Amino acid sequence: MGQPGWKGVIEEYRSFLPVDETTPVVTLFEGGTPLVPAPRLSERVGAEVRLKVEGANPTGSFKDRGMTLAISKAVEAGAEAVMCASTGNTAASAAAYAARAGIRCVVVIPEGHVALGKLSQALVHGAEVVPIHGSFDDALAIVRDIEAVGPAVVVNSINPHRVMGQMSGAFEIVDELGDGPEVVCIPVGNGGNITAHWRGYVEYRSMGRARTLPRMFGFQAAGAAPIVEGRVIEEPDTVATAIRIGNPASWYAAAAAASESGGAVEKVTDEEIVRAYRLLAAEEAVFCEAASAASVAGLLKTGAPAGCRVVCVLTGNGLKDPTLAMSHVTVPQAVDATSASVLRALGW
Ligand code: AN7
Repeated sequence: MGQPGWKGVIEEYRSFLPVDETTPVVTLFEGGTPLVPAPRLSERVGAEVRLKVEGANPTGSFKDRGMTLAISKAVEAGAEAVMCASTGNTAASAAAYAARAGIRCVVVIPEGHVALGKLSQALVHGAEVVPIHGSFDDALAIVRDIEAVGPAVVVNSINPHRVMGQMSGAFEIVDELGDGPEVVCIPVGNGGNITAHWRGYVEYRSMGRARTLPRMFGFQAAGAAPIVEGRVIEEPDTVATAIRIGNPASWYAAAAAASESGGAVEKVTDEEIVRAYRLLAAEEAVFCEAASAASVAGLLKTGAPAGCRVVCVLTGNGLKDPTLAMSHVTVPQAVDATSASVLRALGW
């Protein structure tokens, strides 16, 4: 996406990524997502808040930033299949980029806990979907297990190329602001993205492209907050199914990113998440996923120093989970097809 002429994450940030002229670039022109000022939210928290709208990526989430590199490197290495466990977005992204590359894609998902939009994407792009009677954590354990015997490259964020590609989210923010923001708020599931963004800021500063580093604040859902509670959550539960994860793959890296930056990983309740989700849609006109709204719920809960520059990373598109959206609104009844009936329905 991005500006006209935007070439996708690998071409735009080639010098920061492990590619050379022989790497086959599999891209859907991901990245270049809008950094939207949030005037009403800024007023509420007394800071200068911007929203990084990752739902504007080709498959509707930030996963595309890492997937372009993971799939390109898999193809370069001669892989004919990729595989992932997923709460939905990784599956949708892997399915799309594998389709583009013309290779097989296997996704293992927790049955009944993947939002409709994400499941439909994986299926329509032609992935082989295996739902399990278990959680995301069970699915990831299975995928790791199969990797040892199977012919497929794993494209979860345990694949280092995923995290490298996702550094581009931070690069874009600095490119646009001219420096790092003071505070970044970001949802945490497996912890890959907070790790990637932090590494992106550190990398950019070491190259002289930024002078300052942000404090990174990660937010987990209260029913799925293993990092905050310091223990594996056996039966994670939250309305934000994208981050319904009890044993994060990048646990230590995520915790280190938060603490090295002078930030923290904290938790927000489902109620706080839904309030932020609705507020973003109604007041800022950005329809994001519930998981994404955890970043804003966290900002509203913990606040930010007066006047500082805050970026909330809105990781996925609200259209991914129409079922959740519809459960929080009143669905109007149909009326007769006359002007009079419509006027009556409106109380005019
Ligand atoms: C919208 O798709 O784990 O902390 O399997 O879809 O890097 O895991 C998704 C995670 C935040 C958390 N927001 O990012 C998957 C998956 C959205 C997400 C996260 C996810 P990480």
